[in-house]
Amino acid sequence: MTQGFATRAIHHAYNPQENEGALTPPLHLTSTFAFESAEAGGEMFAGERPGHFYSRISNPTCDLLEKRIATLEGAEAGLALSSGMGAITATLWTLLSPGDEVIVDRTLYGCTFTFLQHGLAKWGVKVTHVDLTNPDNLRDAITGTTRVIYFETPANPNMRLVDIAAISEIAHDMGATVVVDNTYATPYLTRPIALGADIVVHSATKYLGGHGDVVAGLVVGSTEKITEIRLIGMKDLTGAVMAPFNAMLILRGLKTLALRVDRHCASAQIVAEWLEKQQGVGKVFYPGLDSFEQHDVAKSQMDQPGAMIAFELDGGFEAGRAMMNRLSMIQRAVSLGDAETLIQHPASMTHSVYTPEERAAHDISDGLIRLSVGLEEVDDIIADLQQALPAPARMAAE
Ligand code: 4LM
Repeated sequence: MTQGFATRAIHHAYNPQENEGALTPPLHLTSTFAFESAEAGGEMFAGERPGHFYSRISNPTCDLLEKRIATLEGAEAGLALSSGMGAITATLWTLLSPGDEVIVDRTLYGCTFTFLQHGLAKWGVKVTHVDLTNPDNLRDAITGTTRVIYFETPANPNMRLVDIAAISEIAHDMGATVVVDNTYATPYLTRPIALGADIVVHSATKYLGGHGDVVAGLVVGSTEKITEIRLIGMKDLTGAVMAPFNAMLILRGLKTLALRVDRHCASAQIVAEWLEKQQGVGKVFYPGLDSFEQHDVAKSQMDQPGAMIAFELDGGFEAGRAMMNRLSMIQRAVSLGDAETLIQHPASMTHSVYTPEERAAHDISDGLIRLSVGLEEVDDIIADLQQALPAPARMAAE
């Protein structure tokens, strides 16, 4: 019988008895590995003998993390990289060549957008933005030169969802590879590989690490694809390798992922429902709300609605900025998925690399505020929001 998610997050691929009884996996703080003979070294370099030989290619602590994320995502293999952007760039550099087309959803994390728009496009890759919330749009846009379909679901920052199964079916009919950024949902809530995706990328900086103390990235997929990304995208093109100490922090974070995400989601549902009822709050975007346009997609591919909320105040960004400045416990910070509740303004922060025209064209409104609901008592989160939200009298003055 396959063990459950939380059990695999704690035990998978590690036996203390093979490691001097150490309950916690050892940290292999080494850059290089000694060969038992010159011949053995040559064979490892030729790919004819297994084993580690240099930590820009593989390291035992990173290897354990790679096995853990692979089992949690239901993939054959995993790869640990220095950051989410390291994971994304190493993957896309490996999969794409000049003349190829990549189709991406309209809404992407700011640096992913600039990597594509100002990076890959400069090197002769055609980058086409399509509204993938309607799979028919992909059917119309996809061509024989489309190699990759790339999207986030839920998308950062406006919470749009993409139907992974429907998109994968259309992409595969045309021989394209589907890459999903699963940072917001985590494998605890959504497993894109089981829904048909080929590759999953993560900013492990977020929920997987979970404690705001490390920047890290992960990729999972077939052994063949992950080997290519390791040996081309990571080893040669980016060098974006994860430090073994950071792998240890992510391994520690994974042990409590299920517990933390349960609590994050329970609190986010309460906060979203509360926010929606407040005077002065316009739209609230949260997949667990009945008012959420894509409630059905959320139900079909997310075990729970996650803990990211986007909302707009009636007074637009000025009202939002004033509200953010009145908060006392909730921290004004980018990033997400930490124990602390974090709030930020995408148009001036995480998505400020889009031009105002690009933001307008890509459904990122300037008034949008993003909340990452943390692990504090939910009553304290609501109390801080309540004292900071524009009171009717304050609304008239602002
Ligand atoms: C943020 N996000 O939104 P690294 N994919 C998604 C992300 O949200 C991020 C990355 C990749 C934020 C960072 C400041 C969906 C990052 C990139 O930051 O390179 O680990 O991940 O607040």
